[in-house]
Amino acid sequence: MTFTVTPDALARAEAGESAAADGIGRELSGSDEFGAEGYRLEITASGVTLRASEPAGLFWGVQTLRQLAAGDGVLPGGTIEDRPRFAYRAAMLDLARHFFTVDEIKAHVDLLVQFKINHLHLHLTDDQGWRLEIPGWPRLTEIGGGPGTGCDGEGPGFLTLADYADVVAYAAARFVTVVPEVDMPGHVNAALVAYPELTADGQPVAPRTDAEVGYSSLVAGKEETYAFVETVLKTLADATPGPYLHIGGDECLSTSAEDYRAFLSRVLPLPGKYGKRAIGWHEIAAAGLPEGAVVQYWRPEQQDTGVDAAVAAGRAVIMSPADRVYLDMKYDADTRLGLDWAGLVPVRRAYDWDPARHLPGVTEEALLGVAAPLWSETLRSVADVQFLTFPRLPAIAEVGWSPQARRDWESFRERIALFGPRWEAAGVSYFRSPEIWAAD
Ligand code: TNX
Repeated sequence: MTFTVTPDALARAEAGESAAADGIGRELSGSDEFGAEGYRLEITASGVTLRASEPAGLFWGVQTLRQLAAGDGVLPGGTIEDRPRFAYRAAMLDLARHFFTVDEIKAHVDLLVQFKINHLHLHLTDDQGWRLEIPGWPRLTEIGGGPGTGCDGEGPGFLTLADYADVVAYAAARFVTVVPEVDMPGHVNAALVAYPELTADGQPVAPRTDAEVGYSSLVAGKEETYAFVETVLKTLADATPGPYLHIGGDECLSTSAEDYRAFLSRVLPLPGKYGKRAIGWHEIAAAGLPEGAVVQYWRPEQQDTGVDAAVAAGRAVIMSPADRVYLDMKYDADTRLGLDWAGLVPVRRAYDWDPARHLPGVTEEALLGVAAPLWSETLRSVADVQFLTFPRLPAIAEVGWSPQARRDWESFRERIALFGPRWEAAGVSYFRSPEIWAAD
């Protein structure tokens, strides 16, 4: 028993416009039985019935139809009832080391949602660039987003607030929440270049386009710092309908431990003041974390007493261990792009792990979800982004969606193999991993 759908019918179903002739019925169940994102699909010889409690569930159900329709549009008959393991399933794009345009970000969202990724984390600022307009602080983007910014000076550009709103709305229409990150107190050289009054001695600092980390810091003991940070976070909060603001907090190697805590004790409450939850890289666990704050664990080590303590205090965790989910790690020793400081990350390594077993103190209940960062030091194009993202991101998306007991590498391998021809037809770059595709 099968039913055949056309690409147009799938597109209409995705947009919420399916016609009777499409054979795809979509219904909201009127109860919460499927949860915020779950759905049920019934496929018979006479058509498809898709039910969900919320519009997001209908949207993810259509993505499952897309996966099942494998090229020829033929859907196998049967019933699928499905819902996500984690509420937060993110991909991160680093716009600071290399800028990507509004259209490029939108096209990336279109590819991410096919795997039910529901958060887009934008790393907007770093030592090499500042990529979001902040009213009252024009030199951040004039200089920090201007010519010669980004790694090797090859990633200039920035988002105006109108551009950002455009990205946010586009993502929201596809049930993706944008999570903006302004990294602080470290990773701020671009801000210090634009506004020398933020440096310790008020003296100008030179722009940097190399990939070093840990040399720049906002000054914990200066009031100008907090006026700046508060304007930035209020701007972000006003521009962001989603519930999270990411304040970075990683690799502050030139900030003393005391200054780091002093800075965060003033900054971590600010997202809450503007109605948002703070997310920070896990180093923030060294400070007192306000209620609702979330720590994002990024190290490969399977032990972190700070994160354990944050969980014991009731804080939620996002898992991003670099040796499993960093999309900027090389797949193998020959990979032209990417880094290898956390080791090589072949596709199976990204698939075969359990977020609830990476740190002893972080169990299922403490997990908000899983996120796959893509840092862009070595990236120069959308093709580069896609090459490191596919097929690894789908592996991580399944870690975030499917129950651990139902996941199986051999099954994933067979299913993702079908995407090779699809990506080729769509002009999407990907790594033809020998783990998935036999040598041609
Ligand atoms: C570490 S992971 C960083 C980034 C780099 C990345 C490269 C983290 C929170 N910070 O600044 O881009 O490694 O893999």
